[in-house]
Amino acid sequence: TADDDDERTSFSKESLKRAFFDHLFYTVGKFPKISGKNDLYLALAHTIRDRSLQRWISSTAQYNQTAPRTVAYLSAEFLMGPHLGNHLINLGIADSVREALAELKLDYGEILRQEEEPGLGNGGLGRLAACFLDSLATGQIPAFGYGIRYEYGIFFQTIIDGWQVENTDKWLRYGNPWEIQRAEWAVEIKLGGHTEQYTDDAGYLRVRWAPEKTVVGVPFDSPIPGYRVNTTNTLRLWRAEATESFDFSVFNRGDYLGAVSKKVTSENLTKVLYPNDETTQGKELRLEQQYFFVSCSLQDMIRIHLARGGAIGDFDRKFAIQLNDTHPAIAIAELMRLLVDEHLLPWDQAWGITTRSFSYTNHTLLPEALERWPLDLFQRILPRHLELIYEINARFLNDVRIHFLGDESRISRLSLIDESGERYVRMAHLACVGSHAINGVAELHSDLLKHGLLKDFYEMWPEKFTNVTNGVTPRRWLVLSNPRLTSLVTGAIGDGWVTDLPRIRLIEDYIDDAAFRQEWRAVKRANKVDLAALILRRTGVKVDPDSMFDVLVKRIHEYKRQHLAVLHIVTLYHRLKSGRARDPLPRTFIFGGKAAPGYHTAKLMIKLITSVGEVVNNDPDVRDLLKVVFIPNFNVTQGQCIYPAAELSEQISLAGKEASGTGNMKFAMNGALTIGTMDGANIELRDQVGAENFFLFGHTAAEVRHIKTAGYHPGDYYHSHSELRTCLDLIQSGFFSRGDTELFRPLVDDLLRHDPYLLLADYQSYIECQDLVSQAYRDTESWTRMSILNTARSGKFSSDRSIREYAEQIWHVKPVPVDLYD
Ligand code: DL6
Repeated sequence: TADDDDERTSFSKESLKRAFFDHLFYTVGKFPKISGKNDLYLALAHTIRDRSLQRWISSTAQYNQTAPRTVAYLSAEFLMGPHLGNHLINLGIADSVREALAELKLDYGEILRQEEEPGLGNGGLGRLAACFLDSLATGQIPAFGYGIRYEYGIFFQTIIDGWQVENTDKWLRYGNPWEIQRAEWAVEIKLGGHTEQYTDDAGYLRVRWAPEKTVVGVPFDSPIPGYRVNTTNTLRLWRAEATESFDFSVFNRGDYLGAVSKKVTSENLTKVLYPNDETTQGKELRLEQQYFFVSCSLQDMIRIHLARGGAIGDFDRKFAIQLNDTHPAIAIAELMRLLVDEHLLPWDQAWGITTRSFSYTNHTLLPEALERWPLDLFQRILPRHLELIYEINARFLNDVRIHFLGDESRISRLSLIDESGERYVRMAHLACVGSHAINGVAELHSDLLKHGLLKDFYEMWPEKFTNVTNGVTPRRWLVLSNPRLTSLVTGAIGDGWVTDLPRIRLIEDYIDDAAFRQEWRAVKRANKVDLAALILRRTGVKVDPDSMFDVLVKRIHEYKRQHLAVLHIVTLYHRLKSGRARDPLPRTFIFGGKAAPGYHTAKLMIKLITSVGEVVNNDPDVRDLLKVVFIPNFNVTQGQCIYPAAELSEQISLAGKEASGTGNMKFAMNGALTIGTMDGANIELRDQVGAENFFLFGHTAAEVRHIKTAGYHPGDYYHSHSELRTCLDLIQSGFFSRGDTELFRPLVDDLLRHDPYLLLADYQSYIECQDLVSQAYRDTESWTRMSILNTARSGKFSSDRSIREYAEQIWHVKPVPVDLYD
């Protein structure tokens, strides 16, 4: 019965209630009368964490006993989103907790909303890592996520006078119930200094590193529960601390503040996440961050491997290490250092272990995102690693010479060191050379890597290259975010789809069922009402849930072309004002996303969206036919409310620029139709849902290349297309900027003169396609069918499928079911 249930592990309602009060009193230190919302959240979080802990400890114990091959996912970013809701779903106790709280007259939704989301990522790359952790645990694959415990995550965005303003993200201010500090596994990290040669006892010449400073890495662990399985993996994030709280030699000289400031400097290492998603700044601290978490993680893996009875020479049999882009690529040189300098393995053996351990995922085709470090900076921070990279390079370039005798230009193109001007270490080259597998994140992207960015490597090692199309977890992005759709779908076809998303196709059988379609619309309508309430709270703008919700949420970037969507809005607005809009369709345009703080054009794009919004939303002639809102601080939590309410998903990047996109998948799963280009995973999405259920526009990647080679003249489009000309002239005239003709001049001039992302070339096709969207939306029944088909055919885009592909083709790891340990 409930009464003899274990208070820390039982899922019964009575036990949950008792545990909740127990934690409120003994963990949070409050009693109900004086508890605030955050106290209630903390008490609930601890209650639920207890239930995950039993599974977590059991998983670790089982892994320690059986030493299975384990995935180590190395990523500078993990954009996890709130933990509590995810634990409730994956443990299968969301309903009992909701009921238990209701019986206590407490509001479940409100308590869940108290969690400060850990924003330890910029966007797609970090969120992908989080989806992958969920799928790894659900697939019962032994895995660690290894990363950085930033004290400040991605900045908190507010919009003031239409501009983005950044504020620090103090996500830890009320504590974090989801982490456990593991001081006993702290490791020491060296930085700077120089190297020395010495002869060891056996007479071998060796190298040791005499660092300028050392810092300590302390792990903080969070449980990652699988869905309805015992497997609970670990996300291990490292915080930097000073080696000693005080530098005693300085302290003894009486310089108390000097001693403390050294401590502060060490701790700066993990202070803040760099807020750039597709550019690199070449900052020393960033290289230190990368090296810091990578060295901590590799030392940790070696410790675990040896503790499980492994021999150092077997390391690669027990760990498959995935590099999430090049941010952790220094791991290749670091593992070589650990194996050769510290574990004294011969070079060739160490290199074999290294290349068999690592695999590398590329996430971007933008040249400005490719990491390279100035040689002098690299030498200053990682002198030993530079020597190792020279050695790796020398051996590698000899291989190149054998393959391509006499081809000197290929050698300089492939070298790990860029010597075309100022000298740099090329991190993508290090990643390619040191990994046995290299993949892109969508079919088109992987092809473009093979035939463009990484062509020389592909010609050298075609067998290393594969594609793994991204995916997203249906647990967070359907079950947790969209409970209404979840219960409609589950009511119709059962819940097998939650861990086997292709099964969701069974709802296609209901497409001719008018009652089902009616319910489908009711779900969307209710989700739109929820989003309208959020929009009102966050922006003060009242939007009509009966208008079409047309959504573009993602990082703000020129290549993603949010300003192309603005050109569409201005076109519609001008048609309305000039009386040329026949029977216009009411639309609400919903934008969200952060601009990198130093990226002025992106910030100006936000200002353009908000400025157009201000005019359009307040123009009585528009009669609520158009609304434009920018929801500040787009993050995982907001995404959970936005995707389920969307009807049209805008995926309008220039073809050949978006590696994959994962928002596109979340929208489609939630029944939105896509208007998109042939870019990234849009292509595969269209293949899956059917061309007739997808609104395609724009030039293809091949056409874009052709236009650019032939010489692109955006002015020609301006002169030949009158609606486009009117749009640009209207923006330039100061109409949306209170008469200021200078504000948007940089944007407009750039479009007219350079337009590197071909907005003008794609404008006409985009507008015509949008007109088709409006027509299609008017046929409610047919739109509903298309919406159902989008959800039904989104099965491929579960991250469970991506993880299965990595597991089978790249990592060679197998599921290990976990027994509960008492
Ligand atoms: O692979 C995840 C995600 C892709 O879906 C996006 O298309 C891509 O833009 C994004 N890349 C980044 C930038 N990272 N780097 N380097 O977030 O990755």
